[in-house]
Amino acid sequence: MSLRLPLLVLTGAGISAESGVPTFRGVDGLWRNYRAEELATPEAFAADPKLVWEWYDWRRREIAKCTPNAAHRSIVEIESHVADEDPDSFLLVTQNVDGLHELAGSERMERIHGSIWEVQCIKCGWSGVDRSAPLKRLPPTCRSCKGTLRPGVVWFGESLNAGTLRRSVDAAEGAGTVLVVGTSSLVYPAAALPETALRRGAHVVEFNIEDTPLTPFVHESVRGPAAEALPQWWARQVK
Ligand code: BJW
Ligand code: ZN
Repeated sequence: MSLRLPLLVLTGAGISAESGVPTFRGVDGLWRNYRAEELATPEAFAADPKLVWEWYDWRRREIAKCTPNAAHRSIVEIESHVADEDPDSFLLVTQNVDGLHELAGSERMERIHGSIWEVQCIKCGWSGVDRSAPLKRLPPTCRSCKGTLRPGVVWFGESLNAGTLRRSVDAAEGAGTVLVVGTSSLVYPAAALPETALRRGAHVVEFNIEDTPLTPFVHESVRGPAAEALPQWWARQVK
């Protein structure tokens, strides 16, 4: 294997597309004619929590039917191959909230936009996991204080968890290789991670079905569905 370590893998909605999870900016990304930018904000939730929860409840029901695909499994295989030697030489940073990486068996990972299965009380701060889909009542309420619950995700204009972001930026700064899989490279600060790694001299490989703003800057651009392209690329590295 000639891969330069440490290895950082950054994933976005495209990796789950072949599992049947709708992407945000693809043709199937619209829900009742709303764009993600109109619903994934604290302002939208404050104005109409039921509407925003209806969107999340629909997505939770869709995701509950989905299972990891060959690209998720490939990342687990890459992790065990790389991290067996040195646990600090691998990190998966996912923007996805669907939980499919965890289901596939990924361990060394940061979920920088949270989880669609977590809920947080906006009144008392309680947080927990609720996997019921559909939820019994929209919006759901807190058992202890009856406050409104919100999804445990990061919306536009909100800060990412400081520890999660720090570990992700550290991994980008120290990476020898970065695999960027199925992301539009439009949403920051996630999109800055490969940019940082490029500036520090990392080898960057992008897997996507189409060009993104990152494409002109990467060392390798692998065109095609991630569930085929990633396992094939990995097979060539370990040959
Ligand atoms: C396939 C495929 C297949 C399909 N195989 N590929 C710097 C510059 C400009 C703006 C900003 C900036 N810094 C911060 C901002 C503001 C903002 C931002 O980035 N705006 C941009 C849109 C311009 N960022 C934020 O607000 C962030 N917070 C923050 O920075 O706090 C401090 C701050 C605040 C305000 C101002 C400045 C600083 C928070 C961002 C949170 C994003 N949250 C969401 C929702 C999460 C919860 C939920 O799921 O509902 O995260 S939005 C949505 O976009 C979601 C995704 O994780 C994220 C990225 O989407 P992704 O993964 O790229 O999906 P798609 O659908 O867009 O793309 C899929 C890709 O896959 C495509 O390329 C396809 O071609 C490809 N594909 N099938 C391979 N089979
Ligand atoms: Zn509460």
